[in-house]
Amino acid sequence: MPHTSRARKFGLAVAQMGPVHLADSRQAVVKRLVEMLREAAARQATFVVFPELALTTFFPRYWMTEEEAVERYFERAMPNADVQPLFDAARELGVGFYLGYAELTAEGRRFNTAVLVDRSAKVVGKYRKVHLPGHDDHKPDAPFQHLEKKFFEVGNLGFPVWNTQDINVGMCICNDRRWPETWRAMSLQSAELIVLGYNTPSWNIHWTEPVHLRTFHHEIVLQASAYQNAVWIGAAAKCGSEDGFHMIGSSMIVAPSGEIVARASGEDDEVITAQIDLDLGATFRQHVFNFAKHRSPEQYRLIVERTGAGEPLPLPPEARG
Ligand code: CDT
Repeated sequence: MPHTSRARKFGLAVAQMGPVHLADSRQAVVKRLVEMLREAAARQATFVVFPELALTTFFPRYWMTEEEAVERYFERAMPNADVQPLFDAARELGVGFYLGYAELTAEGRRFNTAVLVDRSAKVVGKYRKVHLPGHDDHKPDAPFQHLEKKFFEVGNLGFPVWNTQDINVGMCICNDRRWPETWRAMSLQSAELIVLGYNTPSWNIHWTEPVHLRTFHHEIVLQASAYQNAVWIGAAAKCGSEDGFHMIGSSMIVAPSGEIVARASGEDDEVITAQIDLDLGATFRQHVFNFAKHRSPEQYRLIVERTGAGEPLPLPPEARG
């Protein structure tokens, strides 16, 4: 792309996953992840983005007790014996990665989590999902459940940014991408690349939302957020029909210009790659999105002072007609 004269290139891969069925073992899933990591490395990528809750089916769609969910779907350590082959391959190939999984802490707390792993296979960062969608009650009339509010606590680590592999990387997870605060919190820490995994059901159980809007909203938030925050985005779906429950694909890499530079074409395991130019983000941050020069946080105080929408504030005298 002819946006910049300099180029600081970074080999980014997004590894989309097709369905993980209830009957699929962790070992079988990890084998698929390792295959995609190898393909990414062969295509000169040095970092791979895997999906949210990548190791299992998207289990919040099923009603069960917390104890049953923990027993079957949560990881007590990362890495652990099942996932170790992925870490071994990463070290062998010198490829870092983002991996989403259900985290059970030593204290018994449950989070929807992603780890950031460097080229030596060391876990260098952890993010816990903040914007949990869905509900915590049983909805017997719904075609499936979305029980993230039952199975997970709201993430308590904020939106950190890590310097790893010589770039500033931030993480978020699925529904976080719909919220502008997610991106701004990281772009204010000079994030250059923000990565995420997602499981987005094609049907909305709360109202009859046209199915095409699911992909449209996914695209629009990634493209607008990349542009408004001058960041690269790598977004990896788990998609297709998991035991009859369909989720959208459209994994993609989006440039700070808002342009989609790579996009998955199917709904199965698929690696997409791009040699991303990190200086493209720097160009946007020096000009239209020079935050230090153009932002006025004192005018946006409501953003951190209010959670839900409330009454309009009293008008300043000069703002009255
Ligand atoms: N996994 C996840 O966060 N999915 C949500 C579904 C929203 S509808 C309850 C998403 O934002 O894609």
